[in-house]
Amino acid sequence: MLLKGTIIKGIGGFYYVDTNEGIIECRARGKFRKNEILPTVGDSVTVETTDLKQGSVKEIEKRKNLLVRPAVSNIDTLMIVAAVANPQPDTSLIDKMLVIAAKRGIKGALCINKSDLDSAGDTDKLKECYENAGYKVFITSAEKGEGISELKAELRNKTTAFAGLSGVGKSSILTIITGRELETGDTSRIERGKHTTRHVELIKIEDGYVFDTPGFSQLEVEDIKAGELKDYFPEIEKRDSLCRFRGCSHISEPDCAVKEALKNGEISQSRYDSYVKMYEKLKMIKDWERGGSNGK
Ligand SMILES: Nc1nc2c(ncn2[C@@H]2O[C@H](COP(=O)(O)OP(=O)(O)O)[C@@H](O)[C@H]2O)c(=O)[nH]1
Ligand SMILES: [Mg+2]
Ligand SMILES: [Zn+2]
Repeated sequence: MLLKGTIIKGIGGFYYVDTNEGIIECRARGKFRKNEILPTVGDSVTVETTDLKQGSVKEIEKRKNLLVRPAVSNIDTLMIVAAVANPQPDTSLIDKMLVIAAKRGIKGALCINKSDLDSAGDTDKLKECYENAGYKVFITSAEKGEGISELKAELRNKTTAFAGLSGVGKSSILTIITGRELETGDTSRIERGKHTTRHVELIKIEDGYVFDTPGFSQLEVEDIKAGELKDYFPEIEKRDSLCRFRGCSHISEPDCAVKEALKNGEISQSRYDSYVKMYEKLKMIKDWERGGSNGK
């Protein structure tokens, strides 16, 4: 019989496909048919099976998106986890990850964890900054079990990737959400050594999947053109058409709606700084690639 399902794991020459009838173990047969597609964790597939235990992948549905490192497809949301303290939030890293997600058609959201460590109101400031920019923000304390049900509600019917610096509490949150004991604590030294080879596994929750993305924070924005960067900052994109010049970079042009919004506090300084920093970096990469010519 034929069953639809999702590849949740690929290991040792097998793919594990989650279906309504349970998990079917499918043998990996290299590239998929003539279109040269390698079955990937996250793929929606059709499986042929006779005993509901083992089977083979017959068809792979067109992917919504694909991350290469780690290799996962069809991600709906990138949930960026930051800690309000220990480690300190790194807004330029958060902004970079939001850009990478948007470029790949993945919705970005923010989870500010360790709210129990906040005594200065930093959690609310960070929340306001990202909500103003147009993102959903969740405040949690895995330690105290706070904010987890609101976060959980957001994961329904979606595949959500959790990403963020080591030590922010991803595993702690995912342990509570999935009920599966995940390794927590000071694993930074181990993770650094093996982040590129670690297997990704989608973990099933009610009507959705979640997974941890070791190494995601090391991704770079290199495949983006400087001139398209604004499309990946919702609060900048929204104002782009109001600037005097078409193709305004929102850095040095006069009558710029973005700089106006920055001046009156509608756009946060840290988000704008991230934009400028990335813009300049991307412009340099492109110039270098084009042999020093002036192209964007
Ligand atoms: N105070 C506090 N500590 C937390 C919280 N969440 C996680 N931790 C601790 O932070 C450390 C790193 O957590 P872990 O889940 O391994 O982070 P990961 O590297 O992002 O997976 C562990 O010692 C956790 O006990 C929280 O909400 N509050
Ligand atoms: Mg972890
Ligand atoms: Zn402008």
